Amino acid sequence: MKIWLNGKIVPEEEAKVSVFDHGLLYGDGVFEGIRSYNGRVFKLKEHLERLYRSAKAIMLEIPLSLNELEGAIIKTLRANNLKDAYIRVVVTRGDGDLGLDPAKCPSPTIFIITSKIQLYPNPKELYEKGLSLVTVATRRNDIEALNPAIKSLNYLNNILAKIEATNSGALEAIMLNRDGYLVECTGDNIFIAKEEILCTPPLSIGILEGITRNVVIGLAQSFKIQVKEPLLTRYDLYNSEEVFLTGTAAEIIPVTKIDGRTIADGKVGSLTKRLMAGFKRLVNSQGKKYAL
Ligand code: PXG
Repeated sequence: MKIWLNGKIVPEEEAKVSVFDHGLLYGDGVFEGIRSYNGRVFKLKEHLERLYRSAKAIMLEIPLSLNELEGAIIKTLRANNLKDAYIRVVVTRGDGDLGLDPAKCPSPTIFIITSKIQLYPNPKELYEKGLSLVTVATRRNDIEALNPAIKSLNYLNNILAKIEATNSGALEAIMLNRDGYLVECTGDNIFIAKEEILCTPPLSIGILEGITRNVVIGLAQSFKIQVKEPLLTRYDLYNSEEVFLTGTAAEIIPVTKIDGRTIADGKVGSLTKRLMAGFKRLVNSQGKKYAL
């Protein structure tokens, strides 16, 4: 595997960062997870714009323009001969001293990893039957502490939730905020459907503005399905007709059981199926083209 590291394509074995990198010492940095499908990078601009917004929020200046970073991603995909890929772009605060102060870090570390997408084990069964999930005790970061809109390298909050899910035998954790309202999962946004209305938690509650979430909202609107962003509780989850998650890695994945409660009849719902089919059409027809 070839890695893009600070402007150079290097073999994986040579792609090393310093133990003084504040990305490692403090989780001080930002990242993106992007996908390409059959030689087209899906929603590349949207992902990069979010990366620059995350960086701005933590006062980290990315020393490359958006177009230069786009070029670096395409170069990495070519170097690895990948038509279908998962792309991880990471920008850290860079090397500093052992103190917290980011002013001691003169230049950010940037790297791009492109690899084959890693799916859940037995994906076919999961996408046809749906996931069985749990809500967890670990609350999503408070919006006033570390805003979940920032896709930062500090994912410990979500990792703690993931550990809880794993301990309960579930593949993902549904997270609530301090007030007990539904926010998102550890690496996915969440949607519920009831009476032909699609609902998802509002951005203002403290969630990542998922690129897939936005695509799904647009798709639903193009299908003339009403989309709302109300405050939602666990009660709303248990009593919905359909539940699904959205994320770059998982795309749209149905959920048929939550905290031991079967959602409706326990089968993947019709609205979820329509959106999954619509999403598949989009990823195969849109995106920044690149030749290998
Ligand atoms: N919420 C959170 C907290 C996320 O980390 C999403 C929602 C979905 O956003 P997109 O833009 O992908 O639709 C994410 C996605 C993984 C993984 O292994 C996923 C994410 C980060 C790290 C790993 O699935 N982010």
